[in-house]
Amino acid sequence: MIPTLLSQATNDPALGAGLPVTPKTFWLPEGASTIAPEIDWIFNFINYINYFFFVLVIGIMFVFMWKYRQRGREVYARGPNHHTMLELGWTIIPTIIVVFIFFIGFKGFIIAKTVPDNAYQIDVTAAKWYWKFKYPNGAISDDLYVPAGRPVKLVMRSEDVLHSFYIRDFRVKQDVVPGRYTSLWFQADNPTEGEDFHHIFCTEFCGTGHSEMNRKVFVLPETEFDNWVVEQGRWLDKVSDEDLWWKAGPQLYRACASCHTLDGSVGTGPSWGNYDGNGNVWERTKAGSTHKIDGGKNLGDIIGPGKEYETPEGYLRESILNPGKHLVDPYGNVMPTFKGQLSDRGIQALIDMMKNLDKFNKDGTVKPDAIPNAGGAAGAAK
Ligand code: HEC
Ligand SMILES: [Cu+2]
Repeated sequence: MIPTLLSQATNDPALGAGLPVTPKTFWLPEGASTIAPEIDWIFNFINYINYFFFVLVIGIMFVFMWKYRQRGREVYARGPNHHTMLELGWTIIPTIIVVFIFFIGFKGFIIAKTVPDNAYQIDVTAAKWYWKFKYPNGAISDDLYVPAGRPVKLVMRSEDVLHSFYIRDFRVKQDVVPGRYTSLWFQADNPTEGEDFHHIFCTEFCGTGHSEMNRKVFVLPETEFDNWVVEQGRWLDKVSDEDLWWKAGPQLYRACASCHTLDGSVGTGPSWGNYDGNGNVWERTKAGSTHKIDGGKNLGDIIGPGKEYETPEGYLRESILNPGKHLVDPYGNVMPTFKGQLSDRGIQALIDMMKNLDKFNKDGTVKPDAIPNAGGAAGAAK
């Protein structure tokens, strides 16, 4: 009986033929993933049991209230205080129901936790307050794009506090916990059309910008998705040289922000803002800088014509690709190398950003009035 019920729910040939996979009900939005029939079936099953017992219990309560109400001074005989069949009945029947609910719930849980081998992996970073999606070829996006008809596995981590990843229409939800990787998977067979999308919510209140974590999921037909990923992977090449500092810089700075602040305050690494009187990270590479490195040496003494680094750019580049070469006092060698992760243009974008730090807010976003020929450029920034 159980397998028949379940396969009725999941293998109905009418499902999957078009949108939606499961219908919208009073309680649930349309389901749009392969696990939706399973989840909705269990949800509805438990819900109908609740309706049934609600009506039964409340109904009997009203009947008894009416039947045994006090009438005049009439005195009733004591009622029976034991009924073996009744007690066996209300013990055995609920037990069977609860065990059945456990069984189907556990089955759904196993399906939700068993990732198919051929799943397409996307890395998800949660932070205050955005999601960042990273695809196997290095492409990144703020909204999630997935291929239709293919299992997708999300490997998730948090950069700060507890977040929770929820796609309502896919019936999947998973906490994203700092210091730990969590994952979930789903498969959406029907592409979203045009402007259509599914919602992503963060369902763990994570601060004032919590609602900024409402993002979109677009399901693209497989070939269209492949083209999109390739295009998206080239985002840095599409930014013009003049715009690198404000279009690409802040994007890339996100990978540095956990250690380098912009306001001079102490972090895991030296702030890019002024903290020792030598100015910001760019200004302190100038001749005469007393910014201390390698246990008491002045940074100004190793940069300049004929010195170890001809140009400040040379020093900054080395600091990013080979961070252990010179250590800023009193920091240890904890910065990871970005060799192989940042292209030459990426490094260029970061150095250009350092040269323009006064045009950035302390959170790494560019000040709107600093954007060159605002209007046209700002509109094209997307
Ligand atoms: C895990 C923490 C961490 C991350 C992430 C990190 N850094 Fe660093 N960074 C440090 C530490 C610690 C130092 C000081 C020791 C040293 O010089 O290697 C440093 C030093 C630097 C310096 C030299 C600063 C100075 O005052 O002379 C530069 C430039 C730099 N990092 C750039 C970057 C860039 C660009 C990124 C992102 C792409 C980045 N760092 C990401 C920890 C980090
Ligand atoms: Cu959040």
